[in-house]
Amino acid sequence: MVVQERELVEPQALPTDTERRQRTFSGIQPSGSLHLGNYLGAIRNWVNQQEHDDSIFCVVDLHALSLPITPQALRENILDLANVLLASGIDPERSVLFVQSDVREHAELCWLLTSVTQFGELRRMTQFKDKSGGQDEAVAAALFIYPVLQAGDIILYDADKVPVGEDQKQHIELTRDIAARFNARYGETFVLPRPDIKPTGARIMALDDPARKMSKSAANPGSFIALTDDADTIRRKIKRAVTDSGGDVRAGTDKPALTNLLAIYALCAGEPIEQIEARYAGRGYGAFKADLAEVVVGAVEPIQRRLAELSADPSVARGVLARGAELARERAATKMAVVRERMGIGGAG
Ligand code: AQP
Repeated sequence: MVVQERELVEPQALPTDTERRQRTFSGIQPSGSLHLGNYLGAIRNWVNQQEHDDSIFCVVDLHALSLPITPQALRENILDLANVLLASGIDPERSVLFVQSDVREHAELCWLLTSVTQFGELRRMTQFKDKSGGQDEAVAAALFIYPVLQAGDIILYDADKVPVGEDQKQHIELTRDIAARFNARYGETFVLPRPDIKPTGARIMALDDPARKMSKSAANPGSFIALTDDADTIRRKIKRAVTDSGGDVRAGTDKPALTNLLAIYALCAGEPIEQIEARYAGRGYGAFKADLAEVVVGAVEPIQRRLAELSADPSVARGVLARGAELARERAATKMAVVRERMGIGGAG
């Protein structure tokens, strides 16, 4: 899938340390069970990124408050998500992994940045339109402010790159606009980050409707593969996945369902799409889907095995999150001291 790049304003010269490694920041909401789209579009890239970048990954629990959720569910989801990230390969020796609300500077910076964000900019965010479902009188104001909190999460750590799925591209562009406006008003303070969106997997579509993205809040659980689905459930969901007319296994604009299934196969098997198309030429959807199910089962099985071990001992994740929060707090506090001084707030000097 080709991602159309909007013309981005290049970062102005910030007094950067040219020796410093590229810094990656990304966040994920503890708002329910993770699906294959989250894994293929985001988490998998985080795991690869940590090999070479200075990487910071965040369980964004404050974001999860933008839609109704009970305290108990949120508490459980935070730990579950941390375990999934560790099971997927996030290595606390190489990455900082922490929970957003453990670093108070995120909430503070969000408020400060609302003063350099335009109401109209937020109103144009398509995710707000999607998630408010046209009920903008009734939804929490947090859903509207969400992109500002996200912008703060990223620029607080001077991130250069934000690995995300395509649905987040508009938010990262807004982040750049907010950071640029702050820099213009108060002097060079923030790095302007760029979205890191991979050409394949950036938008995994729903199994029951290739026009919609795979989503954990979908009404039909058959539309997504949860990372915790057992092998038989995965097989059943893939068997029932919608296909396109005609029986040939190939990607193309006239084949949205097959394009999606082939992307899933390619990413899970680590094989180019053309090679998979060639192998299934003339064999029909049945054979392809049966093998796709086994490829997906094979990809999630090691994650599920590690997840079972981690879930049996919550002290492992808690320890990682405590250490991560300590490291993130240090960086955030240093940055916020500069921000406060530039904005002229505070009385104690
Ligand atoms: N279908 C998808 N394909 C590729 N990437 C995806 N992401 C989400 N859906 C897909 C990426 O996963 C990361 C974490 O997302 P999030 O926690 O912010 O959740 P979300 O974007 O709100 O999407 P979900 O998981 O489907 O939740 P709901 O149902 O609430 O919309 C992000 O990098 C996102 O791009």
